[in-house]
Amino acid sequence: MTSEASRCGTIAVVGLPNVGKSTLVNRLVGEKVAITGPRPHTTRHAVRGVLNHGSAQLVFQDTPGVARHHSTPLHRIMQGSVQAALEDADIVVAMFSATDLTVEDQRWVERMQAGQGCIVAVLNKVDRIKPKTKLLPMLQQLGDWGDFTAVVPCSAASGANLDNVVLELVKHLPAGPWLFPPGQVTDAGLTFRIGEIIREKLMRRLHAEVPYGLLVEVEHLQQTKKGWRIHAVIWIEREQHKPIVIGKGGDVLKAIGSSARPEIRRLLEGDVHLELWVKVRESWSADENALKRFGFEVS
Ligand SMILES: Nc1nc2c(ncn2[C@@H]2O[C@H](COP(=O)(O)OP(=O)(O)OP(=O)(O)O)[C@@H](O)[C@H]2O)c(=O)[nH]1
Ligand SMILES: [Mg+2]
Repeated sequence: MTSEASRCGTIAVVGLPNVGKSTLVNRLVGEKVAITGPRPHTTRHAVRGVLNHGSAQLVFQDTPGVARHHSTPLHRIMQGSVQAALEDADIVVAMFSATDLTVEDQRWVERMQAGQGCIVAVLNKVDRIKPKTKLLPMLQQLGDWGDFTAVVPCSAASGANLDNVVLELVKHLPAGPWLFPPGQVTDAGLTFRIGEIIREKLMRRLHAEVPYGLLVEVEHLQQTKKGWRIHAVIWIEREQHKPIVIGKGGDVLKAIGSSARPEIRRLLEGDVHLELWVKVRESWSADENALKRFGFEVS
């Protein structure tokens, strides 16, 4: 790919929690690079996913949902990564959910758009809206709220109208050489991706009992003749959460392992032996030393 012919740019995907940012990035990239979930604040790190489209390379940066409160150091770090993604971006995808378009979105758009160049508004979850005529006032409302280059409705879950999202983004992509070789879908490492798959299963299973404060650290990943051996620690913030995460006779941990293993097997393309341990680090999300140790960028 010569730099004369090619185009490449970074696209920050930003919005309130739960609007479908990670689902969109996965769908566009064609592989699960970011975990998703029905609860807000699933994403904690800005994860990159790459889509090559003809001579264009679109580097999507999934981001944590814009928080209502910055209550803990972890939340502050998450919001810092949204800001950093906005500053790095050639294009911003401002994402909204058609099921839940509120004044909170409006306030956030007003704050976010100052100083940004090209912003494409994407109205997601249109599969949930019937009849489709209800979409028109929402699209108009978005147009009134922000100075957007375009406003595009879509469904990240079903894939509806995503080709138009891509076309709109490609139009505004700067000329330049590709950042990633063809075939590479993300810059996230294997241990991070495995940890995230396990965290997704934990969050989906335990969101009511242990809503926050779950963290997965892959301590050991080794390829042997029999397949991959993985040793991962599930960190929790309170001793009393331990029996909930482990379950009776370890049944919760076993279920987490069983649901994570097929995805990890696909990622590693081999058999997987997964060992999970639960450990307590009191209030780790409020402890800057713990956050540094767990790989968060504490400024
Ligand atoms: N019906 C419908 N559901 C969707 C669509 N896109 C995402 N979802 C669902 O919405 C929920 C949130 O999706 P995520 O992709 O995790 O949302 P997010 O914006 O990344 O959330 P945070 O990381 O918490 O900020 C999940 O249950 C998804 O399955 C869509 O187009 N239609
Ligand atoms: Mg997300």
